[in-house]
Amino acid sequence: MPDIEDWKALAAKETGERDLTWHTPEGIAVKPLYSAEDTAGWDPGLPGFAPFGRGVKATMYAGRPWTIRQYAGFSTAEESNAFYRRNLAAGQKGLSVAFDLATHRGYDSDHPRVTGDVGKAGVAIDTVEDMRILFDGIPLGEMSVSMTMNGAVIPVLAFFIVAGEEQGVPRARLEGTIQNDILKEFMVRNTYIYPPEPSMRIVSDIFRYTAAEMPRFNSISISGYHMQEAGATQLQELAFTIADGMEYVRSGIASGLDIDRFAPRLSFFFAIGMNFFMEIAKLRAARILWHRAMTALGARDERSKMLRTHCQTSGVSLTEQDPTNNVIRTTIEAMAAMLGGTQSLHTNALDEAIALPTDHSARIARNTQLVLQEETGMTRVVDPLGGSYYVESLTKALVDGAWKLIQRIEREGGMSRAVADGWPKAMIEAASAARAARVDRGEDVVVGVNKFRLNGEAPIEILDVDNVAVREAQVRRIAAVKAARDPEAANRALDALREGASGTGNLLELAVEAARARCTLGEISSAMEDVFGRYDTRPAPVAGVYGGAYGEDARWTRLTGAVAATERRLGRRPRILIAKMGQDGHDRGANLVASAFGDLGFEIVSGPLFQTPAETAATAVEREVDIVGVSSLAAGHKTLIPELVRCLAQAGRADIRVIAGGVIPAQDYDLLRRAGVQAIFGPGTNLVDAAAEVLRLLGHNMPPVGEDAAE
Ligand code: MLC
Ligand code: 5AD
Repeated sequence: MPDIEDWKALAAKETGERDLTWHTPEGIAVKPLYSAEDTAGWDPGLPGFAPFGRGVKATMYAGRPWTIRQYAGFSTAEESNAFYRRNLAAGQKGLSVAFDLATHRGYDSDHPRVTGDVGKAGVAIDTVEDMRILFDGIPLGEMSVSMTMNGAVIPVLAFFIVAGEEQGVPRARLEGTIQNDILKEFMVRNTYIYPPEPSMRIVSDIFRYTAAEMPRFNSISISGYHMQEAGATQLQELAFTIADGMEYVRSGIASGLDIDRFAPRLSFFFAIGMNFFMEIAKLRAARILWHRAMTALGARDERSKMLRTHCQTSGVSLTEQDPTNNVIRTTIEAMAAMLGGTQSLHTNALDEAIALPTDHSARIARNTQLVLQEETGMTRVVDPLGGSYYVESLTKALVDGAWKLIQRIEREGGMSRAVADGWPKAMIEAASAARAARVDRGEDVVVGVNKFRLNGEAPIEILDVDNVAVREAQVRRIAAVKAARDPEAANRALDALREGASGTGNLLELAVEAARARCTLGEISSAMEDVFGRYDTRPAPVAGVYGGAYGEDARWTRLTGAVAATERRLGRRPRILIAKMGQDGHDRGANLVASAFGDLGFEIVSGPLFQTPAETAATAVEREVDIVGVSSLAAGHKTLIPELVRCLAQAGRADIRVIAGGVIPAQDYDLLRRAGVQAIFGPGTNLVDAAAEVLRLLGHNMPPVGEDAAE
C-alpha cells in the first residue's frame, strides 16, 4: 500500500519539486493533497447534534430544502409588491425586503437630503400605508418575511407589526427576521443613525419585545455578509460575526433577559464567495464556534447554541465585464452555500455590478436555486462533504484561526470596544486593498476583467428607476396620511416615544403606538434623534498596503514619477477630494481609491459620508482640490453628480474637475459627460490605469491607457 511519503515522492517527480502550496488570504496554507493524517483526532459528529458542524437539523434538505429567499425591493410599495407576487408564483419561497437608503437612514421621502435616493436601491417606505401595500395579497401569517433594516429598525418593525395587525394577523403569528445588526453598520455598512450606545439599546429593546410577543420571529440577523463585501477574508468575516453575536448576547443579558429566552431566535447571515471549499468550511466552522461561544456564555437550551443562517452569494465577486460569467459564479457560490448547510439563500442576478435585477435576470438567479433543488439530487444526502479530508481540515483551521481572533477581541473588551477602536475595520480595509492590488496586478485572476477580456461589449438591458416620479408619489401619500390622521394622537405618541427614549420605555412598543397613530418613519426616527443625536464618522483609508504590493514595479515607479512631476508643476501635491453623496454609505470603493492614490503620492481629502452636492462643492472649494472623485454605488449618480457640477460652477470653480466611479451603467455615461463629468470609472477599473487618466486630466503628458502600461 503506497503511503503519503510515496505520494510526495511521486508528486516531486511530476512537478520537479515545485511548491504547490496555496497561501490563501486567510493565512491558511492549502496543500495539494489531504489525507487521513490531516483529520486524525477530529470528529465532525452528526447533523442535528451538538456542536452542529454537520448541520442544525438531523435531516437537513432531505427533510426540507433551504428557503429560496430572494432579496428585493425598488421604487414604490406597489411595484415591489407586484414583483414579489410574480416571484412567489414562480417558485420563490420566502420574502426578503430591500429598503431604499432614505428609509434606512430614517428620512421620509420628502426630506431634502434624500432627493437622489428615494426608491433607488430599494423600496421607499414612509408610513404604515406603504407597508400595507407592500404586503397586499401576501398573507403575513403564512409567509416568512425578512427585512434588512438596521438604522431605522424601530419604525420599520413597528410598521410591519401594525400592517400584520391590520391584515388580521396578530404579532404572535408573524414569521420572519429583522436584520437589526448595528455593530457591522459601524464597521462596514454605514446605515446607522444614532451613536453606538443608544443603537445597542435599540437592539436589546427589540430582543425583549420579540421574546415576549413574537415567538416565531428572528430578532436579529448577525451579518458577516457586508464584511466580505467590504473586502474581509473569510476568516475575518467568521470571527467578527461570531464576536458580534457574543456582544449582542451579552447586551441582552445585561438588559435583564434570560439567555435562553431570546437566544434561540438569533440568526446569522454570511456571504458566499468564490473560494468554494473555504466557504463550505466557513459555515461548518461558524456552527461549531457559535456552539462553543454560547456554551461559554451560559446557554443551557441547545436551541440557543444552534447557528441558523441565511446566505447570499457574493456581490463583489461579480463583474460588469462579460456579465454572463456572473451566472456561472453565482451557481458555484450557491452550491457552496448549500453544501455548507445554509437555511435560506439569495442568489445574485447577473447584472449585479451595474444595477438592480430586472424580471429576466431575477428569474435566472432564482432558477439557479430551483435547478439545484429540483434536478441534481444534491439535497437528498445530509452534509455530503462530511468526512472529506480537505473540508474537515479547512473547517478545523477556520475554527482554530477564528477562535484566536475572537479571543483577542474578548480579551480587549468585546466587539463594541473593538468597533469603537476601529481595528477590525482597518483590518478589513487592509485585506481589501491587498485583494485589489492582487487583481490589478493580475495575480488573482478575474475572468473577463484581467484575463480573457472581451474587446468592446454591448450594454445589457437594465432596470432604471425614475426616482423623481417615485418621490412625487411618496410625497403625495405622506401628505394624505398626515391629513387623515388625528394630529393630537400622533403628537402624543411621538412625545411618549421621546420620553421613553430618555428613560427606559421599550422603544418598539412605543413605536407600535406611533405607527397605529400614523406617524411617519421620519417622525418616529427624529423623535428618537431628539434624544440620542445623529452619529457621524469620517472615512480613514489605510496607507501603504496597495502601493506596498507593487514594490519596485516599473509602471508604478513611472506613475509615482508622474505624480511628482505634477507636484513640481502645481507647486504642491495634486489634491483630490474623494466624495460620497446622498445616503449611499458604501465606502469600500472610495477608501480603496483613496489608499491607492495616496500611495501614489496624491494628497487625499476624504470627504464625510452622506453629503449633499452643495456640501461636497463647499468642501472642494474650501480645501482647494484639483479634482473631485465621486464614488456612487447606490444609483443616485444621475441626480447628485450633475447637481455637484452646477454647485461648483455657481461657486465660480468650474475649473475643479469632476470624475465619477462605482456602479454606473454605461447607459448613463453620456448624460454624465454632457453634465460635465470628465472621466467615469466603472466596476473592475484598474486603479493604476485610473490614476494615469487622472494625471492626464491634470495636464500631465501621459501616454494613452494601455500604452503607458506596455512601455
Ligand atoms: C427546517 N425546518 C425543518 C427542517 N428544516 N423541520 C424539519 N426538518 C427539517 N429538515 C423547519 C425549521 O425548524 C423552521 O421551523 C422552519 O422549518 C423554517 O426553516 P428555517 O430553517 O428556519 O428557514 P427560514 O424560515 O427561511 O429562516 C432562515 C433564517 C432566517 C433562520 C436564517 O433568519 C432568515 O430567513 N433570514 C433571512 C435573512 C435575509 O433575507 N437577509 C437579507 C440580507 S440582504 P421553526 O418552527 O423552528 O421556526 C442584505 C444586503 C444589504 O443585507 O446590505 O442590503
Ligand atoms: N434588490 C435586489 N438585490 C439587492 N441588493 C441590494 N439591494 C438590492 C435590491 N434592492 C443585493 C446586491 C448587493 C447586496 C448587498 O444585496 O446583491 O450586492
